Amino acid sequence: MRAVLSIGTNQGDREKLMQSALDYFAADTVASSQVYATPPWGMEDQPDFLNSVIIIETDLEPIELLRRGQRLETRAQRQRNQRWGPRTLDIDIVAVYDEHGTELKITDFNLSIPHRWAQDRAFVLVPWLDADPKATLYGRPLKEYLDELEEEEVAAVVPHVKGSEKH
Ligand code: PH2
Ligand code: MG
Ligand code: MG
Repeated sequence: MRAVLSIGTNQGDREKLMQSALDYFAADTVASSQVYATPPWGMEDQPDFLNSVIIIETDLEPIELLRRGQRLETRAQRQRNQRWGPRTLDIDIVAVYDEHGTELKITDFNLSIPHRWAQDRAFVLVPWLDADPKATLYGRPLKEYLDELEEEEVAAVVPHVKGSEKH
């Protein structure tokens, strides 16, 4: 199975947390985006995020992949208290494809794929397109979803300059 993962962080040592997640999946990663600095989406009164998208090849079932991600989030001392609120680490499964490249749909009690908001989020679409310029979602090229978003929202997703963290 091929899986598209969105990684986000806006608390703590964001660069280090981002790198730890990228390292964790490195052996399975077939493509990855740059790391982007992105304004908070959904709940605006919180620090900016670092976001990236990676594409992995894995034999894990989606639910097991979800658990692995959650284990990393727990290790990053993530607190779950606010929808769309600040977090040290967030690993979301955006989409999954079978060995024929067919997009899979999963609607489970605690896992919904494709990710409910993927097509509305520049912080997912921009890195995803970077990692895989040919990517599609619900059979449509990502570019079409990006064209439907506010230009400013898309333009605000910019490559992160490493080492620019202010501490
Ligand atoms: N994640 C959220 C809510 N808002 N905004 C940005 N820019 N990046 C995120 O990863 C993010 C968000 C919920 O998971
Ligand atoms: Mg999320
Ligand atoms: Mg999440």
